[in-house]
Amino acid sequence: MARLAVYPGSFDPIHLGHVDVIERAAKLFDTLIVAVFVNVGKTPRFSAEERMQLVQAATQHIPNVRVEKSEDLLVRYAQERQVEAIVRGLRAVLDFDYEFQIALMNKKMAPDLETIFILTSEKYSYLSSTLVKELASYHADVKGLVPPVVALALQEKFAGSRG
Ligand code: COD
Repeated sequence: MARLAVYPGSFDPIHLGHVDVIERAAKLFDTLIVAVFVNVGKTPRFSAEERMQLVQAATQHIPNVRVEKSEDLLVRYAQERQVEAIVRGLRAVLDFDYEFQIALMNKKMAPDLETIFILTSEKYSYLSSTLVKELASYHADVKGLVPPVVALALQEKFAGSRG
């Protein structure tokens, strides 16, 4: 059976730390679905459609990646697609508490579904969507932090703001 995993996230917007995790996870599975989900704790700057399009553009060089969006519960979504594993990225100790909590909750709801963690590459360990948006809101250069298509989208999004 083909091995299928999902890398879920807000991706608001996708940055090079995410892309690095996607490239590495895609090598471990036949197909990796990168799925834009709703995080109730966050108010996204980009719409779900915009986020999905940016993820699509940023991952088009990886043939076994499929991009989707969903407003469902992650475990239900994963079970419907017979996904074997949830992929998450880990930056630092700070991420661990949150990731540990959602991994255990997901495991409780779907015991057969594994969560696997991919450690950030050192060069991206400081990178977050929040910081990227903050820099872009000051019209600072985000080259080297996000794919070029995302840099352009950020520039357009924050065109009328301070900076
Ligand atoms: N290097 C490596 N990994 C990174 C980096 C980096 N520089 N930056 C971020 N990551 C990782 C994050 O740790 C995360 O694993 C992933 O990339 C995506 O990050 P975000 O911030 O885009 O996504 P989140 O954390 O907001 O995603 C949370 C979900 C949307 C997946 C979650 O809220 C969810 O499952 N929602 C669906 C509803 C649901 O099922 N809720 C119940 C959860 S128990």
